[in-house]
Amino acid sequence: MKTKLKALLFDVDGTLADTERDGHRIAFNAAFDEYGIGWHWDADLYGKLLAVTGGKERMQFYAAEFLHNENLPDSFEQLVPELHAAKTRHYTELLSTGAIPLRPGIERLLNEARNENLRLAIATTTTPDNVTALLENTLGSASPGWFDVIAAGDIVPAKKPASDIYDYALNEMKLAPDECLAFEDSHNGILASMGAGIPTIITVNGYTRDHDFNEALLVLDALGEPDQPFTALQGKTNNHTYVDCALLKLLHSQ
Ligand code: XBP
Ligand code: MG
Repeated sequence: MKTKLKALLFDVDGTLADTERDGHRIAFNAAFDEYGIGWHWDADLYGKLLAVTGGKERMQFYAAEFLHNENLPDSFEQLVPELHAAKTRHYTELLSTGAIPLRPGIERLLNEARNENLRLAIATTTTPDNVTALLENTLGSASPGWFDVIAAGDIVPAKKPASDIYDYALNEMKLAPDECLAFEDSHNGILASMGAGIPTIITVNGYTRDHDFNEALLVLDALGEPDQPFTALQGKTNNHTYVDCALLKLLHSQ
């Protein structure tokens, strides 16, 4: 017999909100300006840099793959954590202005899941402060407490596509992967969630629309709302037009 659906695990960047192009990227550039290092990541270049998750790792990837580690700022390796701390400060300041809204259907689904006693968790590569800032500025100051575990950033040594962050969240919640569903937006994300054995629903965004989501339970353009139906790109939607707990339970039981 199939196990009961007990928990929903959410990625943050690209899934809860479109944070990358107009959030993280802007904050990286502000940090680069603050330190006068002459780097600027435009929206296209940033899409390529998303191949690597984690802000510190992304800066190192850029230096190695795009600059061939030439003409780097002095003491670059030591500077990376400092630049990253500045970037986090710029990012959380930006979020505090309400610059980045949640994606359609996120708030509705979180509320519905809480009413139905489904447990919630976060599994992300981003810095914990960034998660709290997004949740508090969009859902109110109590909202981080809605999640049993906020698994984020350097809490595990290997970031996505490694499954470590999902393994960590499952372990903290004492749940088996087949008691959960994960929500992701990227190829690295689904490698991590499916690597932990969790069936995964994808909502794509501008940066991830063409990624390989072969293994996904469902691929959508968004979770949708009653008056704003999703478009299904892959998988069976059973005549539903937006993602609610009834659809999730049905998908989980199949
Ligand atoms: C998110 C990321 C993060 C952010 C930057 O990946 O790649 O690295 O871009 O966050 P995912 P930090 O959505 O797959 O978890 O700078 O705080 O590391
Ligand atoms: Mg993501």
